[in-house]
Amino acid sequence: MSINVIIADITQLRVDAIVNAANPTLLGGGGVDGAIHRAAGPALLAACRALPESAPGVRCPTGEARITPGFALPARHVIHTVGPIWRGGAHDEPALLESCYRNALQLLCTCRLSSIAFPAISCGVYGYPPALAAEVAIATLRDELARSASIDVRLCCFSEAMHAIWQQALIAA
Ligand code: AR6
Repeated sequence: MSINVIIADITQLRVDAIVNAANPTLLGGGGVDGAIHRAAGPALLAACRALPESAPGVRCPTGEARITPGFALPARHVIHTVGPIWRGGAHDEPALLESCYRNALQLLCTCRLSSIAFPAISCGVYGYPPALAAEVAIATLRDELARSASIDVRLCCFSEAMHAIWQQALIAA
């Protein structure tokens, strides 16, 4: 079990699975979602579109996760999850964010994969305060990884500032 905080463009990482911070349609968007779709190529969008809808336009409800191949990415798979939109913190945001990390790791284990990179889910457009998100993420990962040995987790930050916040949370946890 290892958890490392790194600075990188997640689309460049050669791991079993990278996690996408998507929206419930799974049909792409901005931020890391846009970057992953651009780097994976159009086959990723086709694979997402082929996933079943649980409600009109919803292929992945908030807190859940879905897996596709990575296509042109160096990563073999993409695990798409949908983080909560921050609405002040009293609307189940921590529990929903925790579900994202748990469900992504569970998919990884179900598919017998062992290395995964997460972006800072919800910390961009969705507005989750990074220090609070990092606390939830690290506590959840530590708890899950206590049960699943030999998983390599990379927490992939896109800026020095984000890296400092996540590194601090890792040390404090
Ligand atoms: N590699 C690693 N991290 C990145 C990259 C990259 N290439 N690009 C951005 N980030 P966001 P959210 C960081 O907004 O808050 C999309 O439109 C970014 O700096 O991508 O969960 C979806 O379709 C930030 O720290 O995701 C949804 O509609 C973090 O990734 C919505 O945004 C997450 O920022 C999801 O919002």
